[in-house]
Amino acid sequence: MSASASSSPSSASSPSSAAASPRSTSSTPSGTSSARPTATLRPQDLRLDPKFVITDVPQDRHFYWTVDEMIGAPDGCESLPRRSSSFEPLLDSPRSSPTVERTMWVVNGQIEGPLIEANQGDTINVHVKNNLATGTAIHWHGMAQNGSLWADGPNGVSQCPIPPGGSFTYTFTLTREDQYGSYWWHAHRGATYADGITGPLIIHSVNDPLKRGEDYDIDQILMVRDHYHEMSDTVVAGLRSPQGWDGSLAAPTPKSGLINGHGVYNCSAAPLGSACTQQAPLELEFPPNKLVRLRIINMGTHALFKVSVDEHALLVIEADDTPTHAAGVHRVPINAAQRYSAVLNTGSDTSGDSFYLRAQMNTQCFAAALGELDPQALAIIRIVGEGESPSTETPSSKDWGDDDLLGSCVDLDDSLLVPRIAIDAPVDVDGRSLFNSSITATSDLSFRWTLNNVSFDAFTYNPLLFQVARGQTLDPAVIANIVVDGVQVHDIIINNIAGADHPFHLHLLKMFIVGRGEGVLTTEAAAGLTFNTTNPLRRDTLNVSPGTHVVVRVITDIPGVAAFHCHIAWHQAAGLFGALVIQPSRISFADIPQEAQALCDAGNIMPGESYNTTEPARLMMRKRLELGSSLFPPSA
Ligand SMILES: [Cu+2]
Repeated sequence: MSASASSSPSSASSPSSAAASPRSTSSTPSGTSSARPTATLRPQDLRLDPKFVITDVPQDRHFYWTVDEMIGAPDGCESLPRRSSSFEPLLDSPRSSPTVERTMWVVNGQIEGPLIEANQGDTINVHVKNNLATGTAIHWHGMAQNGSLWADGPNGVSQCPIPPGGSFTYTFTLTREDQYGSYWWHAHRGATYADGITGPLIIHSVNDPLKRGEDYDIDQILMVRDHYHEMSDTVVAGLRSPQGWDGSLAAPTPKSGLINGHGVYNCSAAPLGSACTQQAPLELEFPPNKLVRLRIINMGTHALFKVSVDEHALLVIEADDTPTHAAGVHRVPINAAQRYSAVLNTGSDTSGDSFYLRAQMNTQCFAAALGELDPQALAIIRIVGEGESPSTETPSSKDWGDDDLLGSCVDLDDSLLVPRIAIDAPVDVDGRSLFNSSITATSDLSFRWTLNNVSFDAFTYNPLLFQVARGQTLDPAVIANIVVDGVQVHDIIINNIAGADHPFHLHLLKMFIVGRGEGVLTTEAAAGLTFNTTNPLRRDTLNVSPGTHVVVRVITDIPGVAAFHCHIAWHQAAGLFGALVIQPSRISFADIPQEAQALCDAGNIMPGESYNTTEPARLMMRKRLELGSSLFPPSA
């Protein structure tokens, strides 16, 4: 028996709390005559409602979304459109105009899209209408998709894009027994989530050891994101060309950092002709004497943020969706796509106090020039007692003195993050495989990231899942792939041989992190090593630094084609993408609904997206990759 809940555009949820709001009203663009609608913030949705009923009675939940092109100025900088939004072929000169374009692609008109909140066991139905002039696809980061492989979302892996003007419904049931915690959703075509198609996804459970009233009193979503002023398709086209983007072959440096969709761009650096409003920082209001759970989600495409609150240590209690024993830190380093819950204690604060929350990018993780970036995004936290009004003064709080804002882009130390629900990884493994990450150059000296010496170019109209359903074997010269038949305990050794730090994400399965080390590890050498199987951290996104390796142990108990890729979207879009094929003999078209198959019938509406899909071009690419690996210096 299941009840039904829905949130449709016409019955948008009521602002139950206006506790987080930008003081400045300048997010409405000025200085432009564009008739296109403007994307807005809905910060009131980001404090979770304590009245949400946490239950093990499953419900069907329906969400009605439209994806639209709008203008937006989340960091205050907004300017005149430079080019149409339809997909255009490679540009001659990727940076051809002095003005900064900021068209946004957003869901339901929101900068940082609608919250999905549900209980473990519920069935989520997201009805998506695509109003863009290009295709889109949406991924639900961290979902097991048990029985709904076609709904995972990555374009070229589990589906064809939702065409312009088309509609598609994603349906998936949250059946995994530990499928609860902090997640997010985002577009999964190219790097287009950089353009705004992102939002939080929070799942509760009666079995969650983290409980309101015990571990925390207030549940606040805190999204951090690096923000760019150009459309991602334009950046990717540049990065894939010999000219690179903005004079560099390396992943670009963002223009600003956003906290809950709001940022502060230094207008004195804005290009001529652009409209720029110097914004004030976001403000968050909390009562004294409370434990505030900050669900930090990095929805960015590149930066490692270090999140801190002046003069308040934070207690980390969740890593991705794994509840952990509390670990006290001054700063929470969070790589792209990762999540942490960090508890802020306002027990020593009194009404009227104010201090800064800082989300500071580690600039040493950027290989391209910093430009006008201010790496520090700020929000003001104001302590407000019941019936009182917030102070208006500028905080005088001081940043932690720790000299740890730079340095490597590594994750928060795994050994600090001990899962509350202790699960030992199986000691014996059935098999071991490699993903070797590196870089190469093509013969025209454009630049690609590789896994197992292959750079993946999305097959927009021939998803990997469909190939497997057809009984085909994925071509290892086209996509690096590991095939595991049956339910196995399998180790994946991720060697980062050369290049940059990569926050790798595995779809569908959680990974036990059983080993990290220096240098390259072979499967033979791994067979002779002992790994940490005693309640190791389980997560879905982890960083691997160049010159090091990580060993993750997975249990392949759900059939699927699980994408494995770097979550720096610029690296992913330049080829750093592989797949774990699980129990292929159990995957057939009977598992893929007609509606999902029909998305592939429309023909290729985005010729610029399906690079090298013809056989001769593929062979040429393979040849180039064989030639190329030593042509490019490991500087990106
Ligand atoms: Cu990467």
